[in-house]
Amino acid sequence: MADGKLATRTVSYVILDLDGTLLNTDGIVNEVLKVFLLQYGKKWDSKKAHRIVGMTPLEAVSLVVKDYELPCTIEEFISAITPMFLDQWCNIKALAGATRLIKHMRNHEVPMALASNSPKSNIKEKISFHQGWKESFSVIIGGDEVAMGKPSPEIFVEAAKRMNADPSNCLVLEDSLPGVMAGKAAGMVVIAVPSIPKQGDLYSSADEVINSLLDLHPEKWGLPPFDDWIEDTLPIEPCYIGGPVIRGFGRGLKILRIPTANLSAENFSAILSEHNSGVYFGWAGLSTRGIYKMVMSIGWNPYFDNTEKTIEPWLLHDFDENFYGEELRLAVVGYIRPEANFPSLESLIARIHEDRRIVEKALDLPIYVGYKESPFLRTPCN
Ligand code: RBF
Ligand code: MG
Repeated sequence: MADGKLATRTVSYVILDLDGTLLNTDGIVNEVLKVFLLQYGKKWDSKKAHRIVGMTPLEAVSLVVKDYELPCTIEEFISAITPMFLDQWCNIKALAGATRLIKHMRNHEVPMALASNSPKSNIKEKISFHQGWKESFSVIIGGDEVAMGKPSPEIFVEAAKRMNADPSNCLVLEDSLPGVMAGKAAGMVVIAVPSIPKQGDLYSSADEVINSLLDLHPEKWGLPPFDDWIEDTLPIEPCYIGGPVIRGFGRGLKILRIPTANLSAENFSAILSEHNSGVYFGWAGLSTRGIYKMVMSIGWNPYFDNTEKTIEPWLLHDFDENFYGEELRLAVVGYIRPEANFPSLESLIARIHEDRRIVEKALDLPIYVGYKESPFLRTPCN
């Protein structure tokens, strides 16, 4: 990974991919294909979904027809799922940091283009549900406006042309491998925000690989820096989740002496797919005990290389017993950093304690303290 590499180039234009970069389209794609395949008695395997990430719709459909040996033509497939997708566009959520990024660039008058392999009419429809997006792009270009989609550089070259920009002066943000290849072939600076977990190495041709749009530092590439970080924390749109505390890997207390009150990832798959992995914080409510400061990690714990994405909140209070099964409520209000790997257990532990110090202090700031009173934290379970 080229992470941390010093910027050798500066840019003045930004070109954004849509699906998987700004929008959490994968959830909807999974849902539609699951329903569609059931009609043929087949079961959609969401673990194989990454195979179609970044493809044009035609390529994706061809692959699914072949993979699942469907007794229909590609045309029949497309005409059957098109209306299903149209019904779902309104349900696609913005990915964490997408609206923040768009607003920031717009406020600083950095020209932005949207370049997506999907047809322009779909792009327009999808972004219409997100306030302030459409007006922020000086160019919107769809896969139907070029001869070849990504990984061909054509769509990015054309986007630059329409902005009157030199390709070398453009920064591309992309979640998919075909997209990264297209951007590099176009001669642009490319930052990858992989939507496929734990595959950072695949993206080695990118100039930088980041985990989430929240980790973007535009000043590295000569663009205006974000100014919304407060005392090492980034306020996010609050997110409320809750459920019974489950047993985790059993490492928290024994190995780290950091007992986390884990939540079942299964119940929160929607939340998990909107929130990239990382260290977040907020307030935690335990129905029978009280409200506590909380810092948590979402992700695969790179140090332990887990295969499952987990939610592991650490309640910043000394409890004298554990409370598996109790109803835990969280108001997640801020972000600190991406999950990282560490050279030793000691350095992982030290970093988590540093997170704790940051959070203990930050949660008393006016911007965060009010959420302690969120009624959600005190709602009894049903
Ligand atoms: N695990 C990692 O591998 N890398 C991290 O950067 C990381 N950060 C964490 C930050 C906080 C605040 C907490 C509570 C946990 C973090 N963990 C991280 C997860 C930790 O490894 C996990 O809780 C234990 O493995 C117990 O399952
Ligand atoms: Mg994409």
